[in-house]
This record gives sequence, C-alpha cells and structure tokens, in this order.
Amino acid sequence: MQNRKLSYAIPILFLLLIALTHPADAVVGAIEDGLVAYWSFDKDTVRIAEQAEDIFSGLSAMVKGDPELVPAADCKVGECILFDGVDDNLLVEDSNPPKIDRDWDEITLECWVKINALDDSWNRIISLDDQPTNSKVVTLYYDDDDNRHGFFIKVGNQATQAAQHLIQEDIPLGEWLHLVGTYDGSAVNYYVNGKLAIKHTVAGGKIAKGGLKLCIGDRSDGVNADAIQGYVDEFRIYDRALTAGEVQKNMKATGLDVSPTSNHLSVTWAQIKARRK
Ligand SMILES: [Ca+2]
Ligand SMILES: [Ca+2]
Ligand SMILES: [Ca+2]
Ligand SMILES: [Ca+2]
Repeated sequence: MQNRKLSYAIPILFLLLIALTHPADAVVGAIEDGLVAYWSFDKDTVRIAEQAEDIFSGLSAMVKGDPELVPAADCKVGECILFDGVDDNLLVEDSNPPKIDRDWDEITLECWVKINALDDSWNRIISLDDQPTNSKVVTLYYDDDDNRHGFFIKVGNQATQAAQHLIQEDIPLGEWLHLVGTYDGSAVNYYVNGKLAIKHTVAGGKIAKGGLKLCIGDRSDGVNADAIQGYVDEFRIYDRALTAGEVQKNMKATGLDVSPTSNHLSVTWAQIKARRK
C-alpha cells in the first residue's frame, strides 16, 4: 500500500515541478538545431521604412516598397508584415562569412502566411534563388493561373514538376496557414498546418553557393513579378530538413527559448549602423 501511494506521488510531484517552471505565458521555443535565421517581425525587430531584423543571427532584411508593420491582433505571433502585391518585399542582406549564399546540403523554409487575394500568376512567399540566372530555386509559392501551391525546388538541372508535385488547388485565402518546405538533397516535403500535404523527389543534391539571395514576399531580383498580397509572420530558415515531428513542434513556437534581450538587439543595431557608415 505504501509503495502504491509513492508510485502516484512521484509523477504528481514531477508534473507540479513542470507547471511551476513553465508558466502558461512562457515562450514556446522554436527548434534551434540547424536554425540559420529567424524573422519574428515583432515590432522591436522592425523599422518598417528600412529593415527587419533576424532575431537569431542578426541578418537584416532590407525593406523594398512600402509594406506595413501590422498590430499583433491581426497577426499570428506578435506583429507581422503586410505586403501589397505590387512592389513590396524584403530582401535579405547576407553576412560575411555568408549565411545565405553558401552550400545547402539540406534546407527548410517555414512561415505563417495569410494570403488576401490572388492575381492570376506565380507568387513567392519565400524564395531562395539565383535570379536572374534562375538555375537554383527553393520557394514556398502559389500559382493562381494554374491553381497550385507547394514547395518548388530547382537544382542540378532537376526540378519540381508543378503539374504533379504540388497541391493542385489555389492556396486558401483569408486564413493563417503554417507552411513548411523541406529538402534533403532528394526528398521534398510540403507541410500545411503541421501535416504532410504532399511529397516528391528532386534528386538534385545540394544547392551550391553562387548568386544565392533570399527574398520574403517576392523573387530575389526585385522585378515585382512574384509579389504576394497578404501577411507573413514567423519566418525561419534551417540548414537541414526538419522532421514531421519537428514541424508540428515548431507550429506551436512563439519565439526562442532564450528570448533576445534588449542588449542583444542594441548590439545588433549598432553593428548595422557601423556597417552602413
Ligand atoms: Ca507598395
Ligand atoms: Ca511576429
Ligand atoms: Ca486560380
Ligand atoms: Ca505574380
């Protein structure tokens, strides 16, 4: 009898300990293994006429056009960015040594997005590409004209076949979607709201460095051809393919386990200012 009481007591104590050390409003940390950069688009990381700061490694995304910083009530986690579908995008400035124009043996793109309207053409929510060469493309995109959305890969003269390898319907409008694309050098997985929606193979191997740029809300060469009309929040990029379990875990993430301190951010802004002198 004594032993049985003890066997209940230990798990209860354990749960109590978890409850005490994890208050309900604590940040749910995104996976950091393989994380390269993370744009929360929260207000303390954005200067909307200038740039949006990556809270993990200090890259900055240069603001093109006039996107809006949107109040948290209309976003997924904290504030987010609204693109007008005309000329708004965020182009990521690489670092030295490079974090973007480098070899990618594997990659994951992850974000929350809410599309407001379609425009009868291709549009890129996130794009790592080497425009205008166009020999390497990694993009979460949708295509109103052909009624598709998915994760498109072009590398090593291999490419996603859009008519077979993507979801053959328009991206849903007016609702927040958690989208993740993973590529491990061969397998391409596309997750919608934490579930594997479709998968295919592009046996192109690594995405090799050389001209790679990262753009949020359009393709990287700034011609506005693929500009999206809608909201983007919580964009993360990894240098490995997240697993299905990790995708589900990240869907619940609200930040990093160790939140960036004001000190960290001020250091980052100071570095940016120094670089611009
Ligand atoms: Ca605009
Ligand atoms: Ca946010
Ligand atoms: Ca359509
Ligand atoms: Ca377009």
